[in-house]
Amino acid sequence: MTERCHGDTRPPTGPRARTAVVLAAAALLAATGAAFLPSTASAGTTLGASAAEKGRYFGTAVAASRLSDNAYTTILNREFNMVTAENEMKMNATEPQQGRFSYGAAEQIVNHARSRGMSVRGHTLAWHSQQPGWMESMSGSALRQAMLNHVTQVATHFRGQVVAWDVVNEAFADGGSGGRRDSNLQRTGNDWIEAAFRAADAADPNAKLCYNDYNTDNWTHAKTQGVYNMVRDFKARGVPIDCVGFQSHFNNNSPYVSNYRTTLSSFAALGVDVQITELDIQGAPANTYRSVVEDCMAVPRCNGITVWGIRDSDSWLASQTPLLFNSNGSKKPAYDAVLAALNNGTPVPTTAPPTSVPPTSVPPTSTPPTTAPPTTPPPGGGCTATLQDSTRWGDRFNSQVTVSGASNWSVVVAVTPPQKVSATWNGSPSWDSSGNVMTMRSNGSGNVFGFTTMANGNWTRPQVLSCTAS
Ligand code: 9MR
Repeated sequence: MTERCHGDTRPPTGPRARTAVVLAAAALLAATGAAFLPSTASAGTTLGASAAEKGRYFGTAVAASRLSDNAYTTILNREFNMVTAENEMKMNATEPQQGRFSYGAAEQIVNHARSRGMSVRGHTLAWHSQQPGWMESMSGSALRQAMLNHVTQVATHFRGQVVAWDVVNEAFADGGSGGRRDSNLQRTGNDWIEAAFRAADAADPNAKLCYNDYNTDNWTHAKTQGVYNMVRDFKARGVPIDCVGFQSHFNNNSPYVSNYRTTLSSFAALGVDVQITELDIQGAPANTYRSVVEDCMAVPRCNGITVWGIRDSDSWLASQTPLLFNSNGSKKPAYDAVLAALNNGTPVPTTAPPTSVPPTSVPPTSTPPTTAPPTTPPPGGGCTATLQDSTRWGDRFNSQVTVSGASNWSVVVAVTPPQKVSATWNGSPSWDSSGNVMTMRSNGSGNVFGFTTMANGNWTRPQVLSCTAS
């Protein structure tokens, strides 16, 4: 088994420490004590690489049934560093019969992602839709108990493997009421949402816990305000919520509006991260995609963006051709606009150094140590790999490796435990059984690859062990 085990090492249990949560994701950052970096243009050549260079992620929904499609996985593995199971973690998939849990398809996706350096968003623990039949016909306290048990079991099963959960999905009503949607779950009592969050928090204290919904993009809409008021109330009462997901399915009836940035920043100001979780745009206009990305990049707590599928033919709305790749896998103009907006965007802020740093480690700084001398390994097999530090945050740092002397290369890099590599770009990674030694192979994205290391208290620079031309 070459599957890497990052994220399995859990910090000591204790009270949920919201600003010190260590996550195996490039982007999930609690932005406290922020020191802002200047806006710097970068030259990432893939969506995931560009986002990671800015401290964020770029993800996609994945269907387990498509993982055998080579054209699909080629794009997936090259472009994305976050994955959401499109249907495989929903209640009907994971608990088809009461008390009998089924994780096969979900694990296929999780394993595919994590063995390639991508992180996973969990979707979703509690929802009025896609319930298993046995749950649809339940009500009252029996349903409340069954829902809480489901949340506990599923979040526990994936503990350490899912960086963020959509704990509750789509619980607010459409239209002008700004209130809750009627459902069997809602009829168990208005506190069902916070009960679900508390159960998820107990099961996985380190995952970010999100509320996720659609048609909450327009700041003036009653539904947006309803969710905003709930999140404000949760924060005021200490209900464990970390993030809000904006599905952002934009179409002619529910178009992108320029106050979207106000929506994202207003929620962030409540003290939660914001994530764009299911982005697709009817017709995929490049300008609208660009605006969405620019809006996220303008909000320090906007951690990342997930598109709801890879090619138009993979979309739940295929006829709207709403995605970044056309059905034969070519990049659409919207892709170029998104990549440029990521490269031109503002990095997430670095965090202030932790107040107590173990004596053996180098304390983090709030500016990237760009002047640090590069480490050059002994030459081997006809190529040279040079590692350079790039951006450093309070909990993690990026490194960039430049290879010369070969186009088909294989570079071995070691991190120092308890460090873990949480994201990579511009290469195909595999890990040894310890999870500390990564072999990165060229994947046609050029001769510069990068990766994010979760420091876990140790700031030692990763070491290049060898470079081999093949
Ligand atoms: O993309 C999903 C599609 O394959 C399913 O048939 C559908 C069933 O409800 O759910 C789709 O995903 C939804 C997501 O889970 C929640 N937000 C709306 C998405 C599109 O309907």
